Amino acid sequence: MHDNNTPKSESSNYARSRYMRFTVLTLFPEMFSALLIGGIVKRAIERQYVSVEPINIRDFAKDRHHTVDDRPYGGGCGMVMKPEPVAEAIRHAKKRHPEACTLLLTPQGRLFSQMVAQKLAGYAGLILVCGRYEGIDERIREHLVDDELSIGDYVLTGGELAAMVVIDAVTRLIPGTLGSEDSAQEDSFSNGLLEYPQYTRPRSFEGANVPEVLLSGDHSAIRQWRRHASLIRTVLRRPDLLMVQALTAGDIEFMKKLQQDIKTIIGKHSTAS
Ligand code: 6GU
Repeated sequence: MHDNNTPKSESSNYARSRYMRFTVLTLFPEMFSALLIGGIVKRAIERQYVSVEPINIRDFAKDRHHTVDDRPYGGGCGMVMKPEPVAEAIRHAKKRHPEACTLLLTPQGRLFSQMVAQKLAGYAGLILVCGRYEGIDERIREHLVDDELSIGDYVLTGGELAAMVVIDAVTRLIPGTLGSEDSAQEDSFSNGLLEYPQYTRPRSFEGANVPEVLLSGDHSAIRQWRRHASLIRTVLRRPDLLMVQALTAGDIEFMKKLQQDIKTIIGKHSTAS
């Protein structure tokens, strides 16, 4: 899949600050053709902002049966991925992409987040190692990978879907991959808050109207309404995000006023009862 792409920035006059090479080491390379079905990632591959090259770990198994797993030392159920084919596959990928960061996808990894995605988008390449079976021989993680990533606190049957999540989240941060340059700056988490509500036509839908301010053409009022809506939504749904988020003086003032309004309402109800 788009194996020997030459980045546009090297082959044409169109200067491009970044190009991302994803190399995926997996036992199921066909899974990654899902990325070519549609959407932003497909377009980014076609326009050569990124390349995705799945490599089958089984191709690096030396024995006649191309064995990639074995029973765990010490007993127990399930199979463990043998270290030799994985190590050979990683060395092969690193030789071709010495500048790349090598990541193991595992539920025991560091939690993937927008901040991690932003950091990863700065590399020229990522080598994503997908574990299967009950796990991968411990000596791989000790010596051959730079970091371990998990996409959340649940267990998948393998690292492939997690690798695709990482590819998706990182691709959209590569300049040029999104329609308009600033749409990656506006979305949830990149400013530490949840995104404000969006509306499009019609003005009235099944009795629900678009907030007046958005129709006003008053850009400063719209900006303020959106910031306030983001704050309210974040307080209600993800207060944990606000604990680490730098808030402006205006944000604090708005939230104090909210707090006062809530106190007034509660006060009225408790004196009424
Ligand atoms: Cl990266 N791998 C697996 N197998 N399960 C996961 C995961 C990764 N992240 C969350 N659950």
